[in-house]
Amino acid sequence: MPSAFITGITGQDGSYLQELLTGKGYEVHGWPSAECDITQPDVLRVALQQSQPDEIYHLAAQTHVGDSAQAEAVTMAVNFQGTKNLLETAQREAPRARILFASSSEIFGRPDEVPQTETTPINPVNPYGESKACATEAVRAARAAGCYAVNGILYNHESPRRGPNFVTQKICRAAAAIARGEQSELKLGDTSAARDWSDARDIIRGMWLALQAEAPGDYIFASGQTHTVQNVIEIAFEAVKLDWRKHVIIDESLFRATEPRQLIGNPSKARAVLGWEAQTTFHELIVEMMETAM
Ligand code: GDR
Repeated sequence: MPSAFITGITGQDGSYLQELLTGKGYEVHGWPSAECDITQPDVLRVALQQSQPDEIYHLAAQTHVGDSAQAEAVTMAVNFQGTKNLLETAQREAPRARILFASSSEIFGRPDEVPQTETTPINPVNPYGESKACATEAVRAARAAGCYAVNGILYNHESPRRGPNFVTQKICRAAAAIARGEQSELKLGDTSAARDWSDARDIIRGMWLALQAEAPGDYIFASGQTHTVQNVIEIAFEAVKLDWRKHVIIDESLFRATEPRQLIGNPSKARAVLGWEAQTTFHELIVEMMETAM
């Protein structure tokens, strides 16, 4: 029976990944998102010694881009030092384990190339992007040193399990609450912001496929299309037959100091090498999130 170790197992991605791997017959070990302190080498050493995983999925992180401006030191400690700690400990305690790191489109920030590929230069524009950029380079260095280490360069991915602070879930939960008469307004930041959104379940299937390839490499997992926050609002309010104009309020305090630009991923390599294909469209995803929110 293959075994896997997942950091951040109780998060959106970790929970779906646990289900996927269990269904494939894996023995799954994991650290809950709130409890795992990836910056503590001793705790990690014991966890890896006990689980002796064939595959490690490193998902635990400070994942809020907006919050990273106020929490720069914590973001860097968890996302970068934590990843280095995991790489070093895994190389010692579980040297045959294949490692997937959940990297992010935010490493590209304001990229020279649109859409981005695995070789697009890194150019982050906020502390979150910087922390993921440093960690991505650490994963590449571990691979150059002989470790089976992979960056899954993940663009935005959502699901009914998405945390309430991310914009898709914030909109869906608010539209549902307004439809039930529990609230009347929804405050948002920049609704013209565009992202390349996918279904989280498609993305985690990609993570698994990435560790089954013969040789390690980096992979972009993205839809290759962008939509705006405004598009999310329209689909969500349409699902409950409400006029969004009567409820959505723009709150300038929710704007971010630096927004990345034109983050669109080219998933051609994942398609060609791994046979990865997304199964859910953006519209289907938001409608499903609305159904769950209702
Ligand atoms: P993001 O996701 O920062 O792209 O990071 P988020 O859903 O937080 O923001 C998407 C866009 O929506 C705009 N926006 C708002 N965002 C939030 N959270 N709340 C608001 O009220 C609001 N109004 C407008 C934002 O400015 C932004 O442009 C996600 C995370 O999952 C990261 O961990 C991951 O690495 C990247 O996706 C890829």
